[in-house]
Amino acid sequence: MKITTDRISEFNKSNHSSYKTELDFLKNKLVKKGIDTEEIISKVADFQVAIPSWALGAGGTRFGRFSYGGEPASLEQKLDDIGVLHALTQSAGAVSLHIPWDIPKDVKAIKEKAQSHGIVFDAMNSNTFQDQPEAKETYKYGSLSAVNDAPRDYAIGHNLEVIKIGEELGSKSLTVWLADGANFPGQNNFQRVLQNTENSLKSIYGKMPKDWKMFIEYKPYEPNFYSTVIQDWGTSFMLANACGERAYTLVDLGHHLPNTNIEQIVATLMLKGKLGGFHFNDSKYGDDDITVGSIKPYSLFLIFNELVYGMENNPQNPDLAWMIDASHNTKDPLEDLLQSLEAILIAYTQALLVDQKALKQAQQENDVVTCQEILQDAYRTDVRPLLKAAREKSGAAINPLSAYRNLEVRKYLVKERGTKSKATGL
Ligand code: LRH
Ligand code: MN
Ligand code: MN
Repeated sequence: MKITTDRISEFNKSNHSSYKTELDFLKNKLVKKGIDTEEIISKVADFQVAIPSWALGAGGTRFGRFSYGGEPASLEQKLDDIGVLHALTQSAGAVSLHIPWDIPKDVKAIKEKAQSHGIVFDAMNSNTFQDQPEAKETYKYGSLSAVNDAPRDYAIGHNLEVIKIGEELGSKSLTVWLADGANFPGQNNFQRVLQNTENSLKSIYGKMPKDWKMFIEYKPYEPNFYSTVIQDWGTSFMLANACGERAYTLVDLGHHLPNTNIEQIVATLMLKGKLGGFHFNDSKYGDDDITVGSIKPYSLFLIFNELVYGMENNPQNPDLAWMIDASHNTKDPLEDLLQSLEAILIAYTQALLVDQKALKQAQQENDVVTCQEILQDAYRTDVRPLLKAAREKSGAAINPLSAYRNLEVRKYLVKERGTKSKATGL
């Protein structure tokens, strides 16, 4: 299904003319504070978030999958779904592929399909946490960390294969998330598995094209429940440093123990120029992978506040690879992704409103109350009219979710693809 710009502007005209009054009201308020609203609108319109190829089917608890109907059965159809998201929002112009769940069979056709939707190929994700049917070695006792040479070399080879596929597609980065670890005390020698992981990552890094980046993702537990080799940002940071300049830490919001101060981690990594990638989701308990901003929107804002500060003050840190890493079995995945995109852009816009000069001054004066007021003033601003303006500017739907429903996208997809689930993923 192709959503044309004509259909979107028609829908915009008939449904959303009244938002201009809200926008004027907000602009007047912000202008009085010395904020350049046009600059904010441009920044929001430029912000692009990659959609992972595994988020488009009805997801993702290990206990059950309840098909939504009209799910994509092939990579082509997944790209069509991202095409719908991108047409509606103009902020989902990238896909992050997972190998082997989404191996392109015909690279040329896949590239053309992506191009027809204005989608580029962001970070490639390798998978050494599952044995594939034709696998020659097992990852049961680890992959890049394994104590035996054969599975370790096999896992290195897989990552090199993923890079090769990515090169053909025009991707420029590899994300490594390792499930490696131990379920029981004594199972692993901590030093040995860490050293093996470092050596394996170095050998992948050494063979990566010179214009590629490596992102090292961390997570404290699951599927191993006693220890995980790359358990936290410190371990990831250390490994990235050991690999070299183009290796970075990747922060996934769900990959922290409860109450971890993620915004502080972000600040530290950006100061050191080592934050490379970012996976958005939300969580109540663990790696819950639920809709961005659905549980802790203030935390998301505080994280964005550090991201914006870093983007403005840390030239030593590269541009970030943004991705949504969420998966659901109770919502229409496309609606859910639209909600996540909205939450990301709201938090980003609010963070752009923070009066950094006033905040610095209040911090210098140890005026704790004013510091809090400045942050909360930005957070409590309803910035949605700015998002609408950014979307209208870039030819997207002013209200993507209502356009999605109004255009009956899901109904069309069910008619075209049927009701059976064929999704691959977690
Ligand atoms: C595991 C995980 C990770 C993704 C990968 C595909 O926790 O969700 O966050 O990057 O699987
Ligand atoms: Mn992730
Ligand atoms: Mn995860």
